[in-house]
Amino acid sequence: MIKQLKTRVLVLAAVLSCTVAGVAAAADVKPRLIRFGYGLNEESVQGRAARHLAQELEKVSGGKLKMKTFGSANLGSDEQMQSALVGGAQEMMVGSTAPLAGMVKEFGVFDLPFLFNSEKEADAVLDGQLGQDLLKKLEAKGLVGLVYWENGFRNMTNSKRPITRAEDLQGIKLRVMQNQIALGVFNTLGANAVPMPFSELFTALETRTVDGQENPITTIQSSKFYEVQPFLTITRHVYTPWVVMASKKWWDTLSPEEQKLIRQAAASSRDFERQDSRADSTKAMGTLEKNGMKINTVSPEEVARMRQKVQPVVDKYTQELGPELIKQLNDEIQKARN
Ligand code: TK8
Repeated sequence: MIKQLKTRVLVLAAVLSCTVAGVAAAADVKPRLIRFGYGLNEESVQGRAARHLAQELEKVSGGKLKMKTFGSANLGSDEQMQSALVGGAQEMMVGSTAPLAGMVKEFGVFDLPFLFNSEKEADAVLDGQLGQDLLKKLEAKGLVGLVYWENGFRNMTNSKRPITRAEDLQGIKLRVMQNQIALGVFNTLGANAVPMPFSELFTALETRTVDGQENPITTIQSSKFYEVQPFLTITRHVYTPWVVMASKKWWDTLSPEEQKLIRQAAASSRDFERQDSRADSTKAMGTLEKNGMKINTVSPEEVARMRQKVQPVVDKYTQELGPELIKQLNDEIQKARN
């Protein structure tokens, strides 16, 4: 009898404390509208992952945290959105690491060519010590780095000729992402590198302001670059991550519970996006071929030559970014490789 009573009291206490915790958590989550910007269009991997993130956030917050997504750089290019986040004029975004190197120079490591051999290695570094340390460095600059999505291994397209060797890049005006390392790499390979925001790229290709560009297969397909670029060369010369970020100014006004829910939804979007990106990459090759692109793959011997050619750039930036950081990076890659 007494035992039964004890159990009942215990059960009642448990039910009560759950309810109290539930009420407290609910009170800690206010109805909010979060603006999330990205550079690619709605049919891209970014578009699908942004919608996944919005749905997930709505689900985990019981409908309180609503996210409105803006694709096609409608809130601005990566650089412009970064500034808007720092200033607190926009809540969240996803963008490439390359333009972040202007704020935290160490993000430039992802512009060093021929670093990763596989997506698995990239995941290990990004989700490991080095990748997470880099995200933390953003806070001092007014950004909260949440998770990495996959942009992916980049390949070259152009309107002039197939690239079979570095020499074929001579005279090609090639749009590159906006940082010194990217500029150095492509100029050293022989191209005339032109830094430009992604949001201006399609028009620049169409009007022949530039002859070529480099991006992952998924982007070449979703941005319809095949309409204006007859040649695709598989080089996988660099792997770019995307970073999902929040404005620190805004983040600091959130309750710990709200921050936790956003982190949770972001983690789910990371897993969704990487899987989707890898599946889409395989499909995209077929679409590009069907749309008449002439596709060639640079031989392993030529990749080795290109690697040698850009070694002075790698050496220069190893010094600038810090030889210890580059050593840590190579050690982490090696560990993932074995
Ligand atoms: C989209 C960019 C794009 C990147 C680039 O805003 O700039 O070429 O690959 O994904 O971040």
